[in-house]
Amino acid sequence: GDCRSGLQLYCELKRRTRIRTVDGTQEPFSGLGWARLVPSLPLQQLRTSQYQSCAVVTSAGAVLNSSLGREIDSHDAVLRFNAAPTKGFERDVGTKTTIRIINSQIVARPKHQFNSSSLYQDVTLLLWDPAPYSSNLTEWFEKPDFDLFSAYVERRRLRPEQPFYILHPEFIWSLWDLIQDNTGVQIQPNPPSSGFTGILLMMSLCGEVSVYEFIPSVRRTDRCHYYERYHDAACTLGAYHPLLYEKLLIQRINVGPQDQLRTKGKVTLRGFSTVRC
Ligand code: NCC
Repeated sequence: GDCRSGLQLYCELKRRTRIRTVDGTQEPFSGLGWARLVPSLPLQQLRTSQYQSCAVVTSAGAVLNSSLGREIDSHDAVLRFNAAPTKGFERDVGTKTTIRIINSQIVARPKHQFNSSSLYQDVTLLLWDPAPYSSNLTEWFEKPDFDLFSAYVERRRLRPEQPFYILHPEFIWSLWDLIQDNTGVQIQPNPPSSGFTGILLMMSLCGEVSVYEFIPSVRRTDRCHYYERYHDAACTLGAYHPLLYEKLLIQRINVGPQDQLRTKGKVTLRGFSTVRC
């Protein structure tokens, strides 16, 4: 059903959001020595250095002309996605990037220049790839959507000091289950967008989370990204990802005022550490 109250929904999201990364303890990664390849500090332990306020900045075209840059930068940590730049867009998106979630296209496609672009340096990187639902890790390793594994190994060698994690497919799919279980209709069996994953991640790591232009403001537009002149309404409403249902779910747990949603595309969410169930 989809009629749970706000607090019940928060409690369910808190209970079921278990951040998990590929840590080298399972095959085939254990046999390949990945326990020593991955960062020694687990991602979940970022929680112990908890951020009070966090901002999630989607890549939506509606961010353009928002003048939200200063407000975004005032948060303790800022999450951005894929190839979304700050350079040239500082007034609207700010300058600070703490964590960047990237999908496997970013590391596999030459056009993104993963190892030379400054977008992917000096930040915590979280990488994911759409593994089939309930496939095992060996199947995924042999046939990822885009080859993320060789790029990951190479980057760990090149920049061992950079916190760089691969999100575990079970974590990704547990978020899909969460969306499906709180949606009245059948949703497509494709993984959640980077945006939804990022929002739940920050609710786990932060005291409070401001999300910008996930739910579109009055600036809503068919323009896909603020940094590209490309128009496609599916970017905002979803085609491959269950994006519309992700957005309806996030809207239900907004604790911020309606006018901020309208004018800023801003949703305010409680961090899980503040939710008593
Ligand atoms: O477009 P993308 O996402 O990089 O956007 C990041 C997140 O912002 C939210 N968003 C974006 C645009 C928009 N108009 N409205 C939004 O709400 C979404 O939550 C989105 O997740 C992805 O999720 O990883 C995605 O990545 C792109 C693409 O691979 C990367 O940008 C790299 O070039 C996907 N597009 C394609 O594969 C063509 C997109 O489907 C999802």
